[in-house]
Amino acid sequence: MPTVDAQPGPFTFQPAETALLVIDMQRDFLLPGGFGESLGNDVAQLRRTIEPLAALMAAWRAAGLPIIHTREGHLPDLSDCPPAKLRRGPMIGQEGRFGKILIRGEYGHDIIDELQPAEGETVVDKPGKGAFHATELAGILDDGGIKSLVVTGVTTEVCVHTTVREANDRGYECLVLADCVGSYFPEFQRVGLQMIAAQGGIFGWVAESPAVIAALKE
Ligand code: TIU
Repeated sequence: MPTVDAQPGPFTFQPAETALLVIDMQRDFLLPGGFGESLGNDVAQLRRTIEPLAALMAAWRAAGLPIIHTREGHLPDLSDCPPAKLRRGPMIGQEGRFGKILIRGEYGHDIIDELQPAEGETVVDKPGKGAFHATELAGILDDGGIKSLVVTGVTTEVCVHTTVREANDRGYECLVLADCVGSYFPEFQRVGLQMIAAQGGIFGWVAESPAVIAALKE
């Protein structure tokens, strides 16, 4: 079985039972001039993930393995957006530079050009931070016989963490790739990754994408 050099120890996975999860690589979060930047965030901290993630996705596809993309966003009438979320995110649904912010069907809500899903890949639309809440993800993983997840995307301490914590509770073995996840805040990136692998891998494992690409060729 392929084995990846990881923290806190080697991560071994059965390729036929492993999916690559690409979380929320959306224009609203990553494009200069977009929603994320308008909140005062440094999108360069997220954009450093694009190149390694594109290389990983190419290797994953070449190995014939499944990729699942997620997008955070809401219906145009915001009926799936809890008032508590909207109160702390009043820009949701407002007109931004790339369309209505975090609204399904808008240009800004979709995945960046560099990482667009390939034909036949699954895209899960989620109203929350976690990829399981109010989505079909659990059924998709069950149907595919998936037991391990290689997790990438943004942001490390928000949507990636929420998803990995729940995936871990649901029994999935999760490998988070440090160079393919990003936070607007360097200290959250560092500590967010440490939290995953601490205590003997309390939520999962942490590695770098070249180690996964090499393992796919084993
Ligand atoms: N995808 C995701 O992490 N959504 C966020 O709102 N993240 C922030 O860090 N704000």
